[in-house]
Amino acid sequence: MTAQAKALGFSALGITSPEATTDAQQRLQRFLDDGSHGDMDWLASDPARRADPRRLWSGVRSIIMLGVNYGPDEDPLSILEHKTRGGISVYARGDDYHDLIKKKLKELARWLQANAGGEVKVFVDTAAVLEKPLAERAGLGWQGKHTNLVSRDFGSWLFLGAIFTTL
Ligand code: B12
Repeated sequence: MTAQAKALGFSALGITSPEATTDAQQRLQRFLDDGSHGDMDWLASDPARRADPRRLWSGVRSIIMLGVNYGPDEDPLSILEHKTRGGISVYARGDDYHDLIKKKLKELARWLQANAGGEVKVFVDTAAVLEKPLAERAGLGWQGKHTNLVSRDFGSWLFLGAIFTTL
């Protein structure tokens, strides 16, 4: 599976169980109680469902977390030396990552089904899934002070995606 994921352009892969986000539930509640979600009201709707993948899909037994490194080849900070020019966030320079990663996730999920069976669902920002805590539990890295997942191999520049499976 790792070889197949690499061939599709994924940089990192880890597997975790769906009940792995239990402590994330309390943290998410604290985050909402503090009003840290600002005007992103949708984050506050049904936090128990967001924190527990089994509420999203009762059939899920394993979650495959994937990362795509979006770090550029050149040093993106060099733009800071040109005071009269604007810099564009590295993540916004390519095509929309939702489209790119969803396509890759679907391809990998199809490969998994063809080789091992089971039902699958794929997610990249597309549902109430706590992708960062799940990726941490799957061993892809840890949540830094900026709340994003930091990978030992790729730093912060790692888009995340998930394959939920009944396997
Ligand atoms: C909403 C959202 C945003 C919002 C809010 C960001 C935020 N911090 O949550 C906005 C629009 C601001 C945003 C911006 C960006 N985003 Co965004 N965003 C999301 C989205 C859709 C949901 C995140 C979410 O649920 N947030 C709500 C909070 C409650 O979730 P949480 O941080 O996981 O909360 C947990 C922790 O805070 C933790 N916690 C609380 N206290 C503590 C204390 C400690 C010590 C620890 C360890 C944990 C902890 O408990 C909470 C529950 O588990 C995700 C995709 C997804 N489904 O996860 C992408 C996602 C997080 N975004 C991503 C990216 C790339 C960005 C940007 C870098 C893009 C850019 N260049 O501008 C910025 C980064 C800004 C930042 N520092 O967060 C990536 C991050 C990849 C990674 N390596 O982690 C994601 C995962 C998308 C993806 N599929 O790749 N984003």
